[in-house]
Amino acid sequence: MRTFFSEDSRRRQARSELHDGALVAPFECPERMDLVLSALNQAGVEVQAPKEYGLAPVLAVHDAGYVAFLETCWQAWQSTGRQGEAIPNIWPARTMRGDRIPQSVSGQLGYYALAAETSITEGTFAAAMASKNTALAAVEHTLASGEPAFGLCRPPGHHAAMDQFGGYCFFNNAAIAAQHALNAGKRRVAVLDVDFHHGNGTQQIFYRRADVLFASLHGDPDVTFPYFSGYADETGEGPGAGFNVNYPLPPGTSVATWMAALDDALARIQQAECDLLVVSLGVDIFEGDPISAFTFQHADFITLGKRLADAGLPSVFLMEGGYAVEDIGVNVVNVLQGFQQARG
Ligand code: SS9
Ligand code: ZN
Repeated sequence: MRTFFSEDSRRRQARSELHDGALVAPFECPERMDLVLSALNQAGVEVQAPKEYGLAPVLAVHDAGYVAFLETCWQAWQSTGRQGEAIPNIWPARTMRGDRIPQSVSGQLGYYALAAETSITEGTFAAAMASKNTALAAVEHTLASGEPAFGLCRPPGHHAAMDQFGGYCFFNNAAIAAQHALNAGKRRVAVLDVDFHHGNGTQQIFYRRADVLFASLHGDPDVTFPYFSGYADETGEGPGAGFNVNYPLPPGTSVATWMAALDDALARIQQAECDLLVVSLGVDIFEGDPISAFTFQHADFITLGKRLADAGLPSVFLMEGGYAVEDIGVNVVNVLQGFQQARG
């Protein structure tokens, strides 16, 4: 499968993730890319670098003030002599004002963050730019050829909302790619999110729109990150009513139950007459994932790829999560190979 990756994705070299009350080495690390690249290499897949698409496709789905904040945050943070990475510790919580964007970078971090585990560091913006370039190159390949493509995006994107970062995500690569496809003439794009965590950002960006159907299978937010998004009663609003579908599933859900939910999601995608499928491909549904709780084995990823192929749509795969670093490569390649086998 045609595959894209930018070496600039490595420029995010964060040292700190706030996890269980301690600052630990981030789960979302550049080594993840090495393992996927080596599995792709073993499978004989060539990897191409994307071109630079600039900021216009980002600004098509993200707030301009948010993008400017991401671009300048590190400079503003470290120029005042702080030692650690830029991490928010205050939010416009329910009892406070949500209509002010403070001048201070500390206040802005709280305004533009939706979680505290994700630090901003020197190369973070450059890596986020590289990641969306990868997504755009993949979708352009599929638009031009009808053939499937894989964008090995890093950092991931599905938690990034119009004007908020968090959950390791800064730019919403899937949303940027979907919007790019609509601009190029597609009429309705399905974004199917199979990552263990709910794609709250993608949902938020398209919540009031009918031209993108967002469907997500994920750990029940009642007991799992991101906790405040991903419930079954979130079905879209206004013109988007009926175009958002969530499948919250309990920790430990069997692959058979998960696959039944997938079939339902794919039926919804058929009904909505989508003309492109963007898969937010998180492989943190793997049983060995250190921060997730689904039960996929290596071979189940082949089945997943086959089922996705059976949907019969032009398809773009974009990397999201997956933190069992030693297994991430085989799991990703299994999805892509399962898809290719079924397409013939
Ligand atoms: C683990 C809780 C989850 C954020 C997870 C983001 C996943 C992105 N301490 N923290 S795919
Ligand atoms: Zn995830």
